[in-house]
Amino acid sequence: MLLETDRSLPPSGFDPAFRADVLAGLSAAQKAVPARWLYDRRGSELFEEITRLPEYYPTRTETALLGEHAGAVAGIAGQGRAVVEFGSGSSAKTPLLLAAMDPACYVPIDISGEYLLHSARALASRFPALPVWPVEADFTRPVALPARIGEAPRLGFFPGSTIGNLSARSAVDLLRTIAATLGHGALLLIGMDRVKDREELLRAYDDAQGVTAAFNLNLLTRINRELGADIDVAAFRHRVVWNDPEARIEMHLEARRDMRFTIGGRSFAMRAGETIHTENSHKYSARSARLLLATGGWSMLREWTDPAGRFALLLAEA
Ligand code: AVJ
Repeated sequence: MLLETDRSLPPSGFDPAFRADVLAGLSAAQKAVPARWLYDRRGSELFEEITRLPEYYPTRTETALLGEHAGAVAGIAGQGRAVVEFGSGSSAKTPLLLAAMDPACYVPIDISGEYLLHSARALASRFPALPVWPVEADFTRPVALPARIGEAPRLGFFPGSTIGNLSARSAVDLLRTIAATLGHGALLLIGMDRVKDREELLRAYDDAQGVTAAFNLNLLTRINRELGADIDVAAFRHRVVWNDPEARIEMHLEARRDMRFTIGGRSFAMRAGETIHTENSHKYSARSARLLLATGGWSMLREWTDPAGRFALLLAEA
């Protein structure tokens, strides 16, 4: 009796939202799984590895831009701001900003409480005099910031070109939500990846060492493990596409042969060449970045780019 009950339980690590997204996404005409599910423990490790690849320029370019221009950001923002980061700030970027800003407090917002506390502790020990007040929340909805921030004006920080994962419509919604979260007089410092040579973009998402391929394919391993599926991972390959009309890199998992598999008892079939769309990474021109910000309720104050114009840091005001 007990054993039977146990067997009907979902495998460990099971997340009902993951299951719902995968089942719905694989039932659509163009199969797709939202990119956020790429980041289980292994996926996050592989992404860290991606950021160090020679072909993957965004992380090191943005970090260098912050190193160079955090002082200018501080000059415009003034002292005593509450720095509110969208995402938990595990990277090298946050300390560069905080060191230049002399902020009133630092408020990282992230949906994953565990990760958030870990990186908040690391930052607090690096900046012993800085109040660090993490908030566990989904920042795609307006977040009530801790009352103890008081009247300190806010500077939002949204690095990593994370906004690029979103469609234009969702990106605009998020920018408006961020404006609502930060309130009157807020500034926003945001990183956006630039439209550039197609080959350079393709290389950044299909590296010679195959780390990005492993990152993408890991989604199938996660589906097998967490959702009780029997997908033959070796029957898929990593495929990267530059979608020019949408100005975005797309990651797909392409079936190498006709196949069937089951996920938690439900059957799926794929044809050779058919793909599961796993990520969009939108790229912006100077114009489209400004337009996106404006539509999202922000007017651009300054923009910094590297000499090759690969990546942009934008400072905007609500
Ligand atoms: C974390 C969304 C910014 O789009 O460049 C890197 C994720 N995917 N390589 C990006 C990613 C494949 C990355 N972002």
